[in-house]
Amino acid sequence: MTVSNKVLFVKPPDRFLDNEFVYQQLGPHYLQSYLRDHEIESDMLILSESPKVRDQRKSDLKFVDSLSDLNMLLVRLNGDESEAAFNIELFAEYDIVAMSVMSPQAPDAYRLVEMLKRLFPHIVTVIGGSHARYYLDSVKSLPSELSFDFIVPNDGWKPMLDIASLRHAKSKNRAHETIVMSHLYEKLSDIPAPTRPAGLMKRYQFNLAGVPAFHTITALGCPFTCHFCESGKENLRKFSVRMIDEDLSVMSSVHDDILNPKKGLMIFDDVGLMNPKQVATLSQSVKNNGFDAWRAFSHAYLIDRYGSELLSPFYETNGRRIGMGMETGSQRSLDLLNKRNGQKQSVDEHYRAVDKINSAGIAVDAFTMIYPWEDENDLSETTRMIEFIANNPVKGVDLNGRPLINNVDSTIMTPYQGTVFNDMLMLGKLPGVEILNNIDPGLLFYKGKGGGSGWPYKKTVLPKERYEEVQEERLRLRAKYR
Ligand code: B12
Ligand code: SF4
Repeated sequence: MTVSNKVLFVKPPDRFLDNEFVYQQLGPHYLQSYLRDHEIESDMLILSESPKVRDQRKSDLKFVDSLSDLNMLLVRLNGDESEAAFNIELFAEYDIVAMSVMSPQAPDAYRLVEMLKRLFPHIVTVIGGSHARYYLDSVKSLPSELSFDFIVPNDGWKPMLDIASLRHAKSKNRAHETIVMSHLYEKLSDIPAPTRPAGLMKRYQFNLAGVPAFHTITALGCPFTCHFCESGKENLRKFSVRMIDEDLSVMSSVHDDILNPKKGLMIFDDVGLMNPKQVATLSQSVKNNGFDAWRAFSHAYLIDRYGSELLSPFYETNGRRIGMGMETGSQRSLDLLNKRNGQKQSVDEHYRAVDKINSAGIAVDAFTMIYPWEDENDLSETTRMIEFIANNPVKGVDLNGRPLINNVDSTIMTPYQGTVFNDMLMLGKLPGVEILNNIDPGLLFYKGKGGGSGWPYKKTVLPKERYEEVQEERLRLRAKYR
């Protein structure tokens, strides 16, 4: 196939996060390697807010975002990289500009598409990622000056290949109509591992048990159906063991290339440690690829059920931290969340799981939320659980010889579209809680700078200030190091 279209993937900035360079945004990197396997080259542009602008924004309440605040890190497929202040002229050489967008990144993506359409009408614009998926209706109804040529709400591999292969992609946007290209692979067995350009990877700073770590995921979707989460409505699709092994091997080599003294790995999906057989396979791959420390997510009831059958293979291959969505210490709230597909999950299991993990020499990263229906009693029960986790001793040390310590996190729940809670709020079925209409996607985050959360509510059981006060108290219990 001869294709001359030049493709640029764009990662819009994460303005509200404490630090832009914590984790690679993997979506476009999966697509880049897939296109490369089909002999289509593409470059990657990482947009980020410059530290100077961040400081300015903190001191100036009237600060208004604009693309000119941004830095651009261009990483070409051959590995060359260059960084500069935002300059729209860079886009002129591309035929297709393909943006990977999570909801809080949408305002910048919209600004960029508006500018591209105005200045470079030859460019075909594409939007994909979780914002296109969960907010499809609002992306489809963007006014014409902000509309994309293609919207890809689900898997990006095949649609992106089709778009990039269009011999006349340039003429495609003549009609100014938006085309939705939706595709879902039943299985992800033939997907290649994502690209991991060393020039980009060296920018990411995340430490795990005293070791620099890169992250990956082993599956898309989720077998659980938590009522606050969009993934709860998507079936679980696992990547192949071969692909995960290849990805781990590439990440291990990149650690070597950028001269990291030790190698850390973080597995980000919610199905990292599910059952003894699966953990044994994954642990073997982690070991074979020479990682010095790793972290994965599990669930309190699984730890409680399997105990050392899950924990031993993990620990023996340098597993040092387990992430768990513990969500709440209030049994009333936990019952509403549906953490176990309709089966009862008890707060006692949370306490027991933390104890089992810590006794096995592994630290816990516990994620909790504040819910807009919570009263003082719910809040104090969760605070009690968080205090227990923060103070429970871990029987082990990290790679720098420091004691391992548990970490706790506190956010305020954001009911994204497509979640059961969003549906319930729309029908007025969560007593005492009302949500804003037409929420700005820039508010759709549950954790941002300094740990603060977006506030999409019109009415809540306790006032916003009270929830934020409790959130701050809890965040003060965060681990000093991880
Ligand atoms: C790892 C992760 C993080 C990491 C790293 C994020 C990052 N920079 O990638 C961190 C911790 C930083 C993070 C932060 C947040 N996250 Co997060 N995160 C994830 C997680 C677990 C995995 C992401 C991933 O790698 N997926 C794998 C890739 C292959 O999937 P994908 O990105 O969807 O890409 C596929 C398609 O969408 C499509 N596609 C993607 N990009 C493009 C581009 C084009 C042009 C095309 C054609 C197609 C396409 O093709 C890909 C292959 O099919 C997902 C859940 C999940 N399983 O996806 C949540 C998820 C993406 N996060 C979510 C949320 C809410 C957040 C936060 C807002 C949380 C917060 N702090 O408040 C922030 C937002 C950060 C931001 N960028 O603005 C939501 C997104 C909801 C939404 N409406 O956008 C998700 C879906 C989880 C959930 N169910 O709630 N997250
Ligand atoms: S919160 Fe985690 S376990 Fe629950 S549905 Fe979402 S991804 Fe799955």
